[in-house]
Amino acid sequence: MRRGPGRWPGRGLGVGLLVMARTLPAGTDGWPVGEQRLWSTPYGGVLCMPGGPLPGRVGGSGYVREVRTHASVLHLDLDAFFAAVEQRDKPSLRGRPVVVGGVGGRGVVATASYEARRYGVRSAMTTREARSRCPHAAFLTGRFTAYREASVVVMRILRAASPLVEPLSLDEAFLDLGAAGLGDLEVDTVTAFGHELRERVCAATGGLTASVGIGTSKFIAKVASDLDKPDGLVVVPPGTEQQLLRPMHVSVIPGVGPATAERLRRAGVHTVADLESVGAEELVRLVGKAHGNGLYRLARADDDRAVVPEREAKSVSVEGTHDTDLTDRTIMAHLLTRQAGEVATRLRKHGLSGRTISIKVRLHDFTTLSRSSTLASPTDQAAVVARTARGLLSDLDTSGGVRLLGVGVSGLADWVQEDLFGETEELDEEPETPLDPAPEARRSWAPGMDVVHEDLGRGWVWGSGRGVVTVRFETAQSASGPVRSYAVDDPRLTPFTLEQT
Ligand code: DCP
Ligand code: MG
Repeated sequence: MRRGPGRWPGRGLGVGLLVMARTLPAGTDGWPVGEQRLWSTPYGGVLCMPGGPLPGRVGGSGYVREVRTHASVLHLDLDAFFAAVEQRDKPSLRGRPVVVGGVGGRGVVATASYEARRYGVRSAMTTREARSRCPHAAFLTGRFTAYREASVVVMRILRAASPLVEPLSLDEAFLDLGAAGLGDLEVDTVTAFGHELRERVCAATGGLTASVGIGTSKFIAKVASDLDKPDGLVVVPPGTEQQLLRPMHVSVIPGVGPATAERLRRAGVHTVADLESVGAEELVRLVGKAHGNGLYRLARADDDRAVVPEREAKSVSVEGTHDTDLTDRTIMAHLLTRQAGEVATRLRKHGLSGRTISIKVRLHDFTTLSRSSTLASPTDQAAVVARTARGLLSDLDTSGGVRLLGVGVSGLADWVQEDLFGETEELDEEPETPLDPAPEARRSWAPGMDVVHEDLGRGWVWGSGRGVVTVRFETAQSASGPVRSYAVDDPRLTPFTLEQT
């Protein structure tokens, strides 16, 4: 669930209900609806489905018995995550507009610092558009190792606070405060806990800020964490949920994407209050049965979903990012084969098999493509996964270079379809095509990447072109540093990877 432009018509109206850490900031940060989130997770590559089951499908382990009477669900979401990591590690960019994403001609914005959002730069916008809105911003390509590392630190802090932590993405998680060992779950107690948790995250990550929402359900906690972004804390006291939701646009409800919102709009339903006045049967008629029941409940803040720490994997995936763009198809095929092997091993370890094989490819310009193919029956065989994955890759144009490749299997069944005659044949593992021991990596100096210079030490690429690369010499611990330019093939300058520390 993301905000879209103008999705908070009631912003401010609910203030009287809320325990605010500080006053609401002016203005609205709109988010495109239904944008693609990163596939990567810091949890060993097992991709968990976001969101969890929606209310309406009563029963099963994903629910608490009834809507909670205390504000015991906490949602934490880091602010402008990728951009904040960049500002942390690049002192000269602190307080300045920063845009992270594809910097090439067809690049897309992954995120923008709040300074850049003031100029209307948004996630999923084309970089071209972002440049025209905020030409003086620093445009950087991503450093996924740094983001993943920060995510691991944050999740560790959260898990130390409560055994019930449900990560939703690299920068976002739910916590069940009922398991956090607090004296009680009164508003003052959970508010104090929220403050402390934010401070702990900030201290452990070298200054990253998180916004926290606390309420009686996942839905309310998530809405609340967005209300006072960035660097905010909002607690919604039990019993005030509906007053908070009523003035908001229906798209605040998880599962209400542009298509459902449009259907509701045509029926004259704009706000949650409008939705609340629609009867259950009418809603089912408008948006379908499965969806209608869930909507009916959420419009009343009726959400009893449990915080589920080890979420049932709906797919198993492995992916890897590459510092230099891959262009060689043989190497890509080799990597997919290897990843397919890892996916199959994991599937077998958990006694799973799946019918849908997918690949994920992030191009040099940050656009991310996924392709999938569904088999007649589930498999856990490396050879089958690999062959399908390579076939999917062959249909894509990767000539511009690839920076991330991944393989996943979904549509999981918790058994492998037995051969009718009991002869489950072990297919031979695919022979691995040997990887060129020293593939001549294209020496590319992407803006934002870490480098080290023989004399001046560590810095980052500010820009490059016409045979020259410009570097700013600074690190998270230093003051804003000097800028120097070098020939792109200057042997004193090399990319810096964390292994060098
Ligand atoms: N992301 C991405 N592509 C998108 C949206 C997000 O690559 N279309 C990445 C970049 C973000 C990170 O995921 O930094 C976290 O996503 P959020 O939606 O939480 O956005 P931010 O943390 O950047 O900003 P906010 O302060 O609104 O949470
Ligand atoms: Mg965030």
